[in-house]
Formats: sequence, C-alpha cells, structure tokens
Amino acid sequence: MADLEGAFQMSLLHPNLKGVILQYGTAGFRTKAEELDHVMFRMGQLAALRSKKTKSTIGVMVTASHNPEEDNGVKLVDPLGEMLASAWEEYATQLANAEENQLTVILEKIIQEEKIEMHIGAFVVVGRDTRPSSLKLSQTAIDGIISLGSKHKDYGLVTTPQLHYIVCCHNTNQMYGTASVEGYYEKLSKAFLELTKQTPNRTDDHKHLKVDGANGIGALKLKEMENYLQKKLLISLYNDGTAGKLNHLCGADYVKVQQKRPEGIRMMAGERCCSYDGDADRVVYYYYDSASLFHLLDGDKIATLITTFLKELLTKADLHLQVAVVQTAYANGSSTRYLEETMKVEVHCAKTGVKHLHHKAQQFDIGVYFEANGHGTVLFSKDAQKKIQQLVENQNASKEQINAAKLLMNTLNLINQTVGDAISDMLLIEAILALKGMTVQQWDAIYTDLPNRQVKVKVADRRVIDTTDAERRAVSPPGLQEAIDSLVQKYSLSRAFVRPSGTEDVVRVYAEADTQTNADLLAHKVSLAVY
Ligand code: NG1
Ligand code: ZN
Repeated sequence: MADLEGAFQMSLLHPNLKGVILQYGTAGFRTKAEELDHVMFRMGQLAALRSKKTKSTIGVMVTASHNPEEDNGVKLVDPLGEMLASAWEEYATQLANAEENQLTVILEKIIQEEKIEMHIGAFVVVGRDTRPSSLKLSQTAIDGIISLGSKHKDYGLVTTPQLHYIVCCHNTNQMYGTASVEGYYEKLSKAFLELTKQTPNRTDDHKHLKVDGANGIGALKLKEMENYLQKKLLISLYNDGTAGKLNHLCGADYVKVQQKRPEGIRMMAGERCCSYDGDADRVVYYYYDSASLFHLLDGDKIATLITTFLKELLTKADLHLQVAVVQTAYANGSSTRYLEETMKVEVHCAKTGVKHLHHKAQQFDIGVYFEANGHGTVLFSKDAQKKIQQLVENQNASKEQINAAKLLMNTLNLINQTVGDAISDMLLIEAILALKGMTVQQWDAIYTDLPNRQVKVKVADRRVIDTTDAERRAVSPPGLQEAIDSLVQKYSLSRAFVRPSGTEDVVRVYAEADTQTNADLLAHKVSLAVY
C-alpha cells in the first residue's frame, strides 16, 4: 500500500463541498469556476500518477476554451501531446466525484490497477488561460501534483496548444522543438519565414490580417509571436483582452455559430480577418464582400485549402503518400462532396471531439483533420516525415522535386501536430495564400457552403439521446430518428442530426438545406422533435 496520508491531509484543504457530479468529457472537466477547486487538486494528483505510469512528462491545462469567462476547466495532456487516454478518463471522473473519505481508496485503486510504482519520479507541466479564476485553480492543481511527491514546472499563461507542444518536446528529448514558449515561437516563425521567402512579390496589402483574439490568451501570445515574424505578416489585433470580456460577443465560436462578425473589429469589404477561441486552439476566417455580405471560412474550408496545397506539393515532389481528411457530422455537405468528388480524397467522419479525429487521422501517411468549428491540424506519419526528409537530401532528385520537398518540410515544421492550434493554423493558411497568390475570396470560391443552422435545445436529461454512425443517426429515444427523417425529406439538399453536447448541458441540433430559410426551418422543426 502506498503511503497516502500526507496526500490525504493536503486534500482536506480542497474539499468537495458542492457535491456536483462531473464527467471527464471530450474537453476534460468544464463547469462554473467556483465548483472546481477540489477537481483541480485531484487532477494534479492524477497527472502525477499518469506521469509515474508513463514515465513521461504529463500536462495539466487550466482552461474552459470558448465557455463564458465565469466557467473554467481542466484537461490532462498525455506524453506525445495527445488527449488523455480513454481508460484514464474514467479514473478522472471517479476521482473528481469522490467523497472526501473515499479519495484515498480511489487513489489506491488506480495505483493497484495500473501497477504504478510510487517511488518512480514524476514530472508535470502546468499552464493556464487568462480567466480571472485560472491562477488560483492552477495553484491548486500544483498542490495536488506536490501531494504525491511529483515535481512540476508552471509555464503560467500559455495557449492550450502551446502546452501540448511543450509536453511533446519534454518527451521527445526536445526533438520536436525546445520545451518553452520561446522555443515554440522560434520553431513556427522559422518555418513561416522559410515558406514566405518564396513569395517575393507579396505586397503589404497581402500581408495584412485582422485578428480577433477573443479577449483571451491567444491575443496575448500573438503579440509575443509578432516580434518573431519580421513583418512578413502585418497583424491588426482586436479584442486583445485589454478592455472586453473573454469570449463575449467575439471569438471563433461566436463567429461560427452566429455566422456573423465579432464585436470590436473594424472590417472593410474584402479584408481578411480571423478569430481565435478562448484558449487559441481554434481559428476561423471571414470577410465581407462588396455587397456587405458576410462570408465565413470555417474548419472545412481550412481543411480543403491545406489538403489542396499538400496534394499539389506531393505531385510536384513525386511523392506517393496517401492523404486523407477526417471530419465530423458538422462538416458542411459541400465540403465533403468537393473533397471526395473533385479532389478525389478519402474522407472519414469521426465522432465530435478532437481525440476521435486525431485517432483516425493517425491511420494515414498524411491525415488532415478539422472540426467545422475551426479546431484541427495535420498529422504526418513517421514514414511520411522520413520520405520528405530523404527527398530534401536526395541529390538525384530534380530541382522542382527538392523545392516541393523543402516546402513540405517547412509546412511540417509550421504545423503543431499535437493538437489544433489557432496560431499555427493561421500562419500556415497565411503562407499557403501567399504561396498560391490567392485572395480570401478565391479561397472561399473553391466551393459554396450549403446554408446551415446549429441550435441548442435545453432538455431535462440530454443523456436520453443516444447516437450511432459517427453521431449522424439517433438510436434513442424511440421514434426520434424517424421524425428527423420525415422532416429532412421535405427539403432539398437537406441533412439534419441531433446529439447531446459533451461540454454543455444541451442537445445540439444541426441542419443544412438548399436555402438559409429552409435550413433554419428544418433546424427549428427538428428541435421541436427533440422535446
Ligand atoms: P460539444 O459540446 O460536445 O458539441 C464542443 C464542440 C466540439 C469540440 C468540443 C470541445 C461543436 C458542435 N462542438 O463539443 O467540436 O470542440 O466542444 O471543445 O462545435
Ligand atoms: Zn478551445
């Protein structure tokens, strides 16, 4: 039996007072900040155990992403920067909900089931977003880490993807990069500057980008990063956190769901703008056309742009690597059709939640995954990375091949392969647009989105809805899917589905159809069927 008496004594300083039942979901724990003190302590403990088990550095990120400022949350980051292994999500849930006197019993159970040797050293890195509650909560997580005799390093204010990057660097002998925020800026900016070197004719106009920082950590970190970009990107930053409230009427989630521009940003027709979310792991682009119509370029458009670029480079490099795209049920039908029918790319649909997409994307040489809301990245298999590297060094290859391989190599270095990353994705998009000499309008015109609508429905218990087929069909309650099917039939080019949210106490309804009026109507009728 491990000696957990000291840990128990420390836990008494962070009691589970409210008795709220929480579940470790796709985004870790998320709820009102005042309900999280004991959860943070226990997640610090779990991170220490996970570190002992994996003999690797583990990350604890304190954030509630796009949720309101009053909320907070916590996510654990696994050794290669991935999301926490599923089996441990269950431990997280048990620990977070345990009564005071059961805490030691549950810790003991985890230690035994996982055969954890408690004498093994542990190391946990901690990061937090800019929420007012985050500092105290991250200190509580650190108390939990210390309570099990683990070492830690507090990286302070970082974006979620920066912490994932740092964890990965620690566990790869810094092969992935230097394990610091500066190391992250250096790695990404070097790759970005290499890519844009090949675009000597870019005017200042093309270099200009307006960024909505959602009044969060992304704004803070982009300001720091700007110094590394040598004016190769001219950023006007709005909602930088100096005046507005986090995620309030701004940010990627607001823009995507409301399909309108954020408050606090001045936009002229044709100007390229983008929004981050509250922890800077998502990005969406948008612009106004000359008729003042708002155009959104979401995760699907981003995936399409990146896939087009990669496929072109692979052709030029004469490298035979399989590229696949992973989406979720929320992907616009037009994007799927374009990717499959025009680009002849294999497309897969995964369940909502980054870990599902990430997992699927790992199966290909190059897996591009994006949620429609702008969360995504590109994964290169070890073999693909090796082939690209070999081609860069191959003296028998043609100049065109080597140049394409170098572009692929820099693309690879610019991408944060551990998780979706607003800053990294934004820099990649900017580099691609520059290299292809493309305007945001030309990018938008690759295909036309089907009008769509997303709504939330409050129900007594969202868990009565169960889904299958990557959440595209409801299997319970009985009759619901039949009702949706008969509504969908009444519209053309239509599709609709419902699923319980993993991060909010709501059911989400999604509908698309030939016109916006029809998409709105269909979404409305389906939400009535959910009650
Ligand atoms: P839920 O609340 O389960 O729909 C939301 C997003 C996910 C993902 C998670 C985690 C939508 C429709 N859902 O999940 O894509 O980003 O938050 O942050 O955007
Ligand atoms: Zn986020």
